[in-house]
Order: sequence, then C-alpha cells, then structure tokens
Amino acid sequence: MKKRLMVEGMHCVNCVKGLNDVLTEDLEGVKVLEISLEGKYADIDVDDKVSDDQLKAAVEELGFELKEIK
Ligand code: 9UX
Repeated sequence: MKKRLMVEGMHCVNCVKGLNDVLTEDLEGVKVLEISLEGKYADIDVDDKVSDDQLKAAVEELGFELKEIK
C-alpha cells in the first residue's frame, strides 16, 4: 500500500539519499516513490508485512523524526 511518511530533519540532498537508502536497504518490501526535501515527506509503496514501527525505526536511525504516517 502507498504511504506518505512525514519526516522532520532532512536538510540536504544527502539526507534524501540517506533516507532512500535506509528505507530500501534496511527493509525488505519498501519501494520509494518520491522523497521531497521541501515538502518534508517520503512517499513509499510498502508491503503489508512491514509495520509502521519498522518504518519509524528506519527513519529515526538517521536522526530524523517521523512525525506522521498518512
Ligand atoms: Mo546534509 Mo542531512 O549535509 O542529515 S546529510 S543535512
């Protein structure tokens, strides 16, 4: 299913790359559709087996904050 992760703390393109990498490499079953630095979100397509807690852990591993999942 498609989810939008509202992410606080991305400040440059390397942050975007880091988030992309952690989401795709740490978790099996996540496809990144778009990450917006300006919009502070990451749109993903994710398998049902991946929990919101796992997404949160991956995002926060980088020091970002997962504010909300839409
Ligand atoms: Mo850019 Mo992000 O220098 O944590 S990598 S601000």
